[in-house]
Amino acid sequence: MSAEPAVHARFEAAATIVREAGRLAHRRFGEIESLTVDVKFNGQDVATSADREVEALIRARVAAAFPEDGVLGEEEGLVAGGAAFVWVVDPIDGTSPFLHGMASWCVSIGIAAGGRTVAGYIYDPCADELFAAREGHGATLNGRPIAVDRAYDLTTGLTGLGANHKVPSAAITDFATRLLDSGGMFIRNGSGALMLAHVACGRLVGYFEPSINLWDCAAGLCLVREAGGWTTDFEEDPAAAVAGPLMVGAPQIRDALHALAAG
Ligand code: LIP
Repeated sequence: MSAEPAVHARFEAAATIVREAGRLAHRRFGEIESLTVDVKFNGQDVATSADREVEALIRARVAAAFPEDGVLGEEEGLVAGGAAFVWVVDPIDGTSPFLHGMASWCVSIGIAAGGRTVAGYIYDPCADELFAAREGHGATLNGRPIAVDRAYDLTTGLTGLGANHKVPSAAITDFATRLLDSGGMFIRNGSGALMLAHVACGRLVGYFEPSINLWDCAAGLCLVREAGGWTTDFEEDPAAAVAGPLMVGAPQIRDALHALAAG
């Protein structure tokens, strides 16, 4: 029996859940001074009480609507379900910009089945931009179809770069140096999910991160694929949930981006 109706039901429900989560996160964005902050990997990798509150809301809404589904969230990890579907959640992607009062953050919700993200939403409440994708049905921004850029190359377009302290700094600086030396330019906004959404709608020509988590990129992978872009292989099984390198982009820059990353 086709899984289409089950995917469709979850895709429809997730649209409401991601917006409600985004409204809550945006309220907390206005109350930063009241948040509690816990250090994770280091001082650049933290979780706020808003991250945990938003994830709890999403988990509650998923449990109410699809009690048999699993959820993998950045803050509470994997709660496996009995069904074929696992929701992959980053309640606030871009926690560092969020905590420092900058608008480059979002709520990211992916829906995985059979080890692949088959639908996803990335909601940017500050810009009120809702990116959505469902496998085989394309990608949209606020309901209008989107596609990766087809005109720019690495020397004329902007390339997103993910950076954190989970890899040696040379993994980031060497790539940035090669990109600059080739005539290109990078941007890092602190939210991998949001930069993947910007690739899907053609604002960025590509994205590279030496080590990104599944909850950061699950929804964005579905968005980029459905918007006509390519992605490097990434373990999307929520049960594995490993961090790893990721490249995505528009077709015309695939070889050049691989060459830059290879060094
Ligand atoms: C962030 C990612 C970003 C990565 C940061 C951080 P968070 O997610 O979106 O790509 O470079 O280190 O992990 O922690 O803000 O949800």
